[in-house]
Amino acid sequence: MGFHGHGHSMLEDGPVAYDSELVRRLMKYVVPHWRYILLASIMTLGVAGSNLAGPYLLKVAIDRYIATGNLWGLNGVAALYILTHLVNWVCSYGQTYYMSWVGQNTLYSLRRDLFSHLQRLGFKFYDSRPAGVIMSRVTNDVQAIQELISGGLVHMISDVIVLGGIVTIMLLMNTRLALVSFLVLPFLTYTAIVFRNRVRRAYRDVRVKIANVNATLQESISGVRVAQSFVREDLNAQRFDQTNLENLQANMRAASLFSVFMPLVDCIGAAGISLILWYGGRQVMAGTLTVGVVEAFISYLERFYRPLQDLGQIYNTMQSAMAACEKIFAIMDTEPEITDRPGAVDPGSLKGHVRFENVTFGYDPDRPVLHDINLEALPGERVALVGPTGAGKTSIINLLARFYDPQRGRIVVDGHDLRDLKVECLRKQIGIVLQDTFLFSGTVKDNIKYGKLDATDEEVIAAAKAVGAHEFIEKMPQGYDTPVGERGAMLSIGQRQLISFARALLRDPRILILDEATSSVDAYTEVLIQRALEKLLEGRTSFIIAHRLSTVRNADKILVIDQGRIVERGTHAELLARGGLYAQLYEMQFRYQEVAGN
Ligand code: DCP
Ligand code: MG
Repeated sequence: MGFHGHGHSMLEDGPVAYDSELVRRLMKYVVPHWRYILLASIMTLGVAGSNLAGPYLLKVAIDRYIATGNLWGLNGVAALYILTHLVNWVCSYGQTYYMSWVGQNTLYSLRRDLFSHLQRLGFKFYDSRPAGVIMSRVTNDVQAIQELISGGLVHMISDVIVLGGIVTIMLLMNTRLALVSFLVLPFLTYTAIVFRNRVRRAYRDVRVKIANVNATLQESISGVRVAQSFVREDLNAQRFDQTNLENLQANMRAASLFSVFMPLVDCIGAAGISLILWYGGRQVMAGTLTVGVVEAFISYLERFYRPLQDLGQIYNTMQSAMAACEKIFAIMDTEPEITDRPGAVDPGSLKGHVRFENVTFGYDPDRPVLHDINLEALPGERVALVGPTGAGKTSIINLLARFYDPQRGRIVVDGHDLRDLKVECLRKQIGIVLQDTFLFSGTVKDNIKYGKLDATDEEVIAAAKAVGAHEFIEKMPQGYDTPVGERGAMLSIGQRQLISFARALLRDPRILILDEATSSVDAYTEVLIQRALEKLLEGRTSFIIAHRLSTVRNADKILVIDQGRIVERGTHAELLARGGLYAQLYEMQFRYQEVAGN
């Protein structure tokens, strides 16, 4: 292990422990609590002072009163001794309480800001980052900063005061003995530094391993249905076992480091005390030193090690807090790509006249997935988008809902370029039912009301009735108040879809976007959904990515997309007559539906 550690120490260039720019930004969160910081600082002085007073009182008791047989004096010092510890108790409490208050409140407001910022960031941000990593910013990284504020900073101040105080008092009491006692300091410091570096690496390793355990766990839990259906349980268990084992090993390495170094530090401490005993004792015998001073020195030296070790820790704490700060502020600095430009307008309600003008777009600007798209939907028209997988259908509606902005060309709604409309105004009038229906944990009612919180129960029920969801909701154990489970796991796919229709209908949007699910449902539900859909689309401009023949056939316009271009457009009959890609798709995809009676 020794060699291993050494080999890396040259290369290791960990994050900085102090970055003035980051600290300045962090201060914005800390400074508002300055009153509590002030209180904690006063308490800190009390803690440090009472810590320093103890050994000195011992010296006074031994030299001044015990040596002279002054009982009254001894009583007084004994009382004072316990008093200093009471003061220490109260002040420690105050110090910890006030700094925890500051730390926790900083954590609270950092998390609040981070969360609301994350909510505003666009799809582009989330496209490139795993959810686990983002979650870790809001939980672990914020925690690291809180730890620095609650524990680290104040302790550092009191450690420095205590250390400085001890050194000064020792030097003042007896310079020579003090210098002799300090002989062990270089060894102690060296050990502390080596220890600190090793432990830091060991714990970094532990953190990486536990993150792996979490990631594996998370993936396995979300994918448990797939895993079981592919009988992957054993294989997954093996993989989990591996990461779990690595975590165990990393923890054992860290633990064994601790178990080696802690006693070593104690040993060096004992060497220091034996030096005082030996050198001081000789002076006592020679009559040049009092017993009380030797006792005080031993007592001071015993109080020396803990602050020293704590100070070794503070470096780590600061380092991880700085790293955390950097990551958190990097997120906060990420501007939402989709924002209101200055002078953006809110024309109130839209009619729903949509036009794409020469729109070119790529998730990566260098690789367009849509080329020169032109299309128009008049208010109330139903536009169906069909085409092979990966053609760019979802991308078109992503642009219409302004989840992304196109690189070239523009999208116009009622004569307004989308980028000139207030985002909120646009999104309020667009209803989206996505390919994979997302329900939130909560009740059926919560989910229907998701986009219109002030809807009354009557409105909710009316919407559910309109899409034909009322019947099955009524039959559920608690009706509209039945919890749907995480992501709606307690519902069938068809039910989830109907609820999402009700959700969209309640919102009453002018423009409706529907990324139809491919999943097949039973014939009865199919009819139910079909009817719901007709109801939903009534009187709205709609864009439908359709997999159901009936939806496509009833469309006013069908756009056939292939490789990011509109290759055909027209009505069902026109396109069939043309005998192009649509006719092919129809043969492959829709024909059997027709036979099946749809
Ligand atoms: N794409 C991408 N980054 C994303 C999403 C998609 O690079 N965040 C790519 C993958 C495809 C292309 O864009 O090559 C078009 O993807 P669409 O999702 O628009 O494709 P469709 O919706 O037409 O396909 P499907 O019918 O499978 O839903
Ligand atoms: Mg799609």
